[in-house]
Amino acid sequence: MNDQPSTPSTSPSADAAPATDPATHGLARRSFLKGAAVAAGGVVAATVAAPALGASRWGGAPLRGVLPAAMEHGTTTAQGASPSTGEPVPEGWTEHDVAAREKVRRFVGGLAGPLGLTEYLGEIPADVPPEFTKVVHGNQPLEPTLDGDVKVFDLTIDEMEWQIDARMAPVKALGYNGMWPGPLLRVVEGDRVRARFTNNLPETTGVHFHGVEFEDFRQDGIPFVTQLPIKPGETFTYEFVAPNAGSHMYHSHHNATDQVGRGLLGAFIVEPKDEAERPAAKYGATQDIVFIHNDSLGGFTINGHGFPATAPIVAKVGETIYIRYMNEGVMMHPWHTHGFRQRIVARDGNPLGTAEFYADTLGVNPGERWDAVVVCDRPGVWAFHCHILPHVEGLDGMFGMVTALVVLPA
Ligand SMILES: [Cu+2]
Repeated sequence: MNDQPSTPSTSPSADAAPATDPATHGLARRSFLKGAAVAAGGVVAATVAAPALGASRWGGAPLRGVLPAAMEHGTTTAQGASPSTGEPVPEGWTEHDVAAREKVRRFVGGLAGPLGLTEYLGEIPADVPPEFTKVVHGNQPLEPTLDGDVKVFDLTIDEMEWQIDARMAPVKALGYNGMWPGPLLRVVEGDRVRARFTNNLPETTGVHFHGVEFEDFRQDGIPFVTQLPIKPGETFTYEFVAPNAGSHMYHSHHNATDQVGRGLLGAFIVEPKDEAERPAAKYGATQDIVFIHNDSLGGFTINGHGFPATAPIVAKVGETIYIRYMNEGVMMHPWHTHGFRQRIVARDGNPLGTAEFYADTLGVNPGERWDAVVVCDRPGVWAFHCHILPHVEGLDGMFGMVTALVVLPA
């Protein structure tokens, strides 16, 4: 039914936990950055066996009937072992509390000590890796090759097994270059782009660059409107000059409820030609974070994973981060930052200029992209999640569209 008891992990160890420093709430920067770098680099092997949990349990589906009676009815169980962990249920807690704690324990792993969370989570050995280091991460930058001044991107379209969470059975997903989200494609306004997609699926597809104001509508990627569908085994080439800067996307536009829902999506970022207009120069951003969410296969996901396997955003006090929200799902998700306001600076790639505004909860509709700037001026482990509650928290704790903004002492 629920999470299995913690088992010793076979994944690489995190740093040994430094001593907690009360002055900084125990936030030790080095080891957490190391862990986060693993996610950013995406070179994480999914080595942990994934048994038991059925995919249908994931993603806010009704939990009644699949949980033990103690959880369904909120029974206070002062005695006996928790089905979640095999550990005793502390007095005054129910199985819900044990399960909810276990989710957070998995999220932070051996970083509980350095982050100053052992008071709430108990001691966790320093070599227990956080859950996000146990899964493969998509969104890896793909460097183009050059053909004269043309930036050439070669991508494949593949069936793949994808682990939303290391403990869940892999889902039968689709991916560009075998990842979800597909590779991050980044060009500059005015670049000539050639994107070649080889279809390795047993079905046809088409690739739409979403948000791009094409000169030639035949580059728009819509089977039977702008092209014939790309057959199995075929390679199709899109070629265009990137006309408008902004946070754009690419995704299937054929059998799309299924194909995009299963992972055929990625970020296409067109940087402004004027460097002064880019996030680093314009806002002093030291991190540029792509935050694509989806809500079909695999449940409610951020960059292809659900809590506790979502990668945290890690910054240092004084850092300014730039977040590009992209909704590839079928419903709106309101993204809520605890502790920090977001300065909303662009919508669908269009700078808001004098219409910039502040919010701590930002609704992002399907197809929309919103760019936000967050000034991380205080340390802490800050929750960061969609605020539709059935997308984030259930009878067995937090799941789905939840991560954390971890701000480390400078
Ligand atoms: Cu949501």
